[in-house]
Amino acid sequence: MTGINAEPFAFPLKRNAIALIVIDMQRDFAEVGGFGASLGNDVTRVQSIVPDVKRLIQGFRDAELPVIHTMECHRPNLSDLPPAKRNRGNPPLKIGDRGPMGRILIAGEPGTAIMAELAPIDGETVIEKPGKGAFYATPLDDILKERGIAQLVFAGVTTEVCVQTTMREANDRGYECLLARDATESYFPEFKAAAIAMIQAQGAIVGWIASVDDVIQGISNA
Ligand code: TIU
Repeated sequence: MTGINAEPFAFPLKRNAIALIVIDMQRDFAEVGGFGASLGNDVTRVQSIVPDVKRLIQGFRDAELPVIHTMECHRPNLSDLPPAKRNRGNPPLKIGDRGPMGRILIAGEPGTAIMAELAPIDGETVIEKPGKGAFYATPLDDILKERGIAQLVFAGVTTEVCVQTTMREANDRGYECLLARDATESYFPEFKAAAIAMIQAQGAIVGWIASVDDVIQGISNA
């Protein structure tokens, strides 16, 4: 079969029009001293999915399909950081403040980088995004359209924040979206479960859900 085994029903794979988009697998969300920890979160949950995200990325590379990475980050002068975002939650380290891994969520800082194990390789697109969604204030839509991409497989963090926001943005722009269940994580297991349930509800109203194994099998067989 040419589809991917998925919920709530098989994903209608178009082998020449699919890409992987890995959302915000940055040190700032996965390591103590970064933005996620500053918001009071247990970052070990993010670290736990690294092997599965890595396997999924490798599956796309082996199948010679596009891999796109995103990074939530801001300019050093904070001109793309609304005060409402900087002040939200009043964390001890705000975006732009200097922490143990450099300035929090600022482009070019060590803590803002994608985790070494998941680092982009030559030829892979990296989208720097100031919002939670990867389409807001970025060239992502144009890049995908230029390359004839119509379907997106999603991985990364956090499931109910940047991943779900980007999936909803993509869905409204006409992309068919699939979330790899074991390659995404939240700081809150109940939010991951709820996001997965609402994405696939009502006949995949936002998108499909599948395991990393089933995605890799689907793209390898097609
Ligand atoms: N706080 C939280 O759950 N997420 C974010 O702030 N950014 C992303 O999800 N990448």
